Amino acid sequence: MKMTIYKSLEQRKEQGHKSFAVLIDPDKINTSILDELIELSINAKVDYLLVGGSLVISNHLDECVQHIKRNCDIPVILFPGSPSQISKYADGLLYLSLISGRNPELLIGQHVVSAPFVKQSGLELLATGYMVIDGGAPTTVSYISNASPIPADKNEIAMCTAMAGEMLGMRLIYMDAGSGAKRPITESMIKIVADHIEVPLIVGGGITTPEKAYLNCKAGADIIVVGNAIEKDASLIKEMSAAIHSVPVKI
Ligand code: 1GP
Repeated sequence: MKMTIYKSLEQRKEQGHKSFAVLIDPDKINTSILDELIELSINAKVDYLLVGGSLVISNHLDECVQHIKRNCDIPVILFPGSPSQISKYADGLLYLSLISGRNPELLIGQHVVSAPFVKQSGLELLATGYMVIDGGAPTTVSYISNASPIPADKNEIAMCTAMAGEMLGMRLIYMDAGSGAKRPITESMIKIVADHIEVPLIVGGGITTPEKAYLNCKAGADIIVVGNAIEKDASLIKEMSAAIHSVPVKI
């Protein structure tokens, strides 16, 4: 039987294995770039491909996901900026609720409107408490969400937000400094959040070096997401993946 994405995430966390997810923004790629990313991801043993962005302008999401699925076995998880960014061809969907914000539309409103459509998609739904952390500059996500991010030095707010998300039943927590963030999330914030939740923790936003990815994993991140840095230099996939997978397994 095929293992579901969530089961594999849980299992990897239990075993102390860290995961690497490459973020692909359908707006920023064409078929030849996509082919290159797929090849590099296969060779580097990337664990997941996330597809989406805060603002997807083009309408070739289906095409992009189908192309990936035709060319590799890496699970494709949608990371949608809005309910319109759903493709039934993916394997799973980060079903995000922006728990760091106080915009009711992104906490529950858009979910209500799109519920029948999301259910019909047949995608594996990964209920995710999505937390935007101030990354030092307004990012697309902070503008579009119309919600204040958690200040970068307020570790306790992040901790309590993640705990509340988990107790409300969210199965993943995603801490995001926003794509292209000037300042990625600090290790001290990652550590305090990781120490207070049991569900897998995703960390992303402004991670540009393998060293930072490694330190984030050591601090407690289970899955590292990198988009922007790879758009600039796809060869980073190999080094990032090696760094993340080299984090010693806890016994
Ligand atoms: C953004 O966490 C992701 O939502 C990835 O951020 O593009 O800065 O790697 P970057």
